[in-house]
Amino acid sequence: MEYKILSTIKSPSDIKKLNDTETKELCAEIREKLIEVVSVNGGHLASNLGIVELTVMLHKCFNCPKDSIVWDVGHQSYVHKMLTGRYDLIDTIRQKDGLAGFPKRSESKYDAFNAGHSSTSISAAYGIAKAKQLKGEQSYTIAVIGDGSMTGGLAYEGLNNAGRFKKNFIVILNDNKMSISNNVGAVAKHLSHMRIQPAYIRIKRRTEKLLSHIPLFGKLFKKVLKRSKSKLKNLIYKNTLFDVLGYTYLGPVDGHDMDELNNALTLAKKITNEPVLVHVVTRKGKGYEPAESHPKEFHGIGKFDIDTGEPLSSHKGFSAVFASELCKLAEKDKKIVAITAAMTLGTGLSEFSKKFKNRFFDVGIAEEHAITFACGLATKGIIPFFAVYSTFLQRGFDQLIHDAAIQNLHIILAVDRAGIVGDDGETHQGTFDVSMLNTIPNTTIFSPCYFSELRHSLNAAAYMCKGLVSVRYPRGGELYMPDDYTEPSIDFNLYGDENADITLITYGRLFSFACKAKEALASDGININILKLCRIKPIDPKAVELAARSSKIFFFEESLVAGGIGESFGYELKKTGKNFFYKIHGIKDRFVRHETVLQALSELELDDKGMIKIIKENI
Ligand SMILES: Cc1ncc(C[n+]2csc(CCOP(=O)(O)OP(=O)(O)O)c2C)c(N)n1
Repeated sequence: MEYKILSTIKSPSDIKKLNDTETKELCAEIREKLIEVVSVNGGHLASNLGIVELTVMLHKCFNCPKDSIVWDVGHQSYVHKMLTGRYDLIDTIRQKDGLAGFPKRSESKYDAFNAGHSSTSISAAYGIAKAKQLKGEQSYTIAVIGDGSMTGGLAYEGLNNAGRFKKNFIVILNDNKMSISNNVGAVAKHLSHMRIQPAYIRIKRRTEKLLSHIPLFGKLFKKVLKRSKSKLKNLIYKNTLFDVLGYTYLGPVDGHDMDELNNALTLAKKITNEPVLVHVVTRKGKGYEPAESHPKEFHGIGKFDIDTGEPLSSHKGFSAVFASELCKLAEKDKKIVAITAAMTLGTGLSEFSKKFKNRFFDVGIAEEHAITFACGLATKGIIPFFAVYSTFLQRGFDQLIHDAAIQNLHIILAVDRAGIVGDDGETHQGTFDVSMLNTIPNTTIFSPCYFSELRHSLNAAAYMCKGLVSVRYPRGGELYMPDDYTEPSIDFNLYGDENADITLITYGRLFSFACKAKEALASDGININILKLCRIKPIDPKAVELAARSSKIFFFEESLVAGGIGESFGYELKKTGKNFFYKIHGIKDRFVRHETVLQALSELELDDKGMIKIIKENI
């Protein structure tokens, strides 16, 4: 499709040359292009559709990269990428060697800060603004944060700290009433109250205009009005949360009305005696009917049919199995509750949220709080399941140690998207949870490979374990299971010839690749067995005994080597006093870029071909 105006935008300065009609046309073209690209590559559609006018006007009113825009989460930065010299590459977004789906400083000078996790923008922008001040640089720093991301504690740490900063510091609150699902909590309620108020900046302008028509007295009133700016504002809002924190509040502004946006941003630039918060109201999914009516589903979506909005593939994954098993447990046991940090849909908890309303808690994008909240529940005998993506669990490391493990409180983490996640890339890989959890005393970790193992692990986590228990499972569904694989166990299995002298140890979905590797090696005359762990911590001494029968042992894990299970297992093997060849192969001290899961596993030599290569090289 031809994009007459969009294709001419090589940098933000080109937007400034457009008249109003052309700017509107540009917005329409951006929407068309967003739908076209995301329908093919998958990605974050609804948030980008909602922020088109705001992004265009930000680039029209400010001078990037001298002025810095920090995008919170960064999932809504596709429009920004198209307008900052990357339009020609936008078709490659989220694909191997293509543009990242999130802002990346290494990708463009227009990306002021990397992101992927929520609520970091205000802190990062404040750091940037402070550095500019220290270096004597004059320019604006703007944090763009959604109302969902405003539920994260870090946002308030940033707001609080920057509240007394007087140098060209602007926070744009992009309020679409939604996180991924409907937004939750008291601040969301506060925002909804503010949303329905008449805009403060509009009222001020109108009043000023009116007064200038009244001879003599009008001028005087205008002066008084200017001085009592805050009084007028207080009349309208009493005090907003943001006023209390030291920000000049401007808004609410219609985020799809270019004139309103222009007025608000121009005014924000002029206020230099305190930081400014511009409250912009937008509609998630704007301009594409399926996304407007199903914003949750179109928040992050795979390939879909543009005409109908229907996803092109759907398969039953681990999240769905987890969720239906949790519903079964909750039906039988009133002590079971579920917690999510704004990820109801992704973790599969929608059904639970409807069936067990009183026992379902969406706490907002607040993983730290979710864990400590679960711990509080556990002190009273409740059995909380916190369903969380591996990457976002990183937020709660201290809480896992300080609140859960030291008190040995029985909480269960359902760690979704464990391992490689694919196209969301570095910020979203689930490659750290094992090392993180493995270092914590009083913990149990299960890493099932198949749905049946997941179900058993969840039951064991609830009723056979004490303390902090994690059940980790990958994105997507089951992979290969050999026909002769006997009923899976939640501890460990030895698959293959007990007397083989080569043992491959692994856990989680890598078992599927290991089985394929075993078959291929057998056809080359190399006989191996596979020690498959499901409970990876604590390590079962019987599993160590079994492995110790071989003289060549290979440990493969889809996780960091440092602090991983391979190291712990190796330590246990060493204690047997025997001499082995022992090789751990996992992710070595690096981050994994965006590409498909299979591409990444192949690159990391963690698929069957990689395993075969490593085994052959070492025997
Ligand atoms: C720490 C963390 N937890 C969860 C997520 C997953 N996540 C991505 S975007 C999003 C919702 C953000 O809502 P909002 O800031 O309002 O942006 P919108 O998509 O509505 O524009 C969530 C929960 C995340 N990125 N980071």
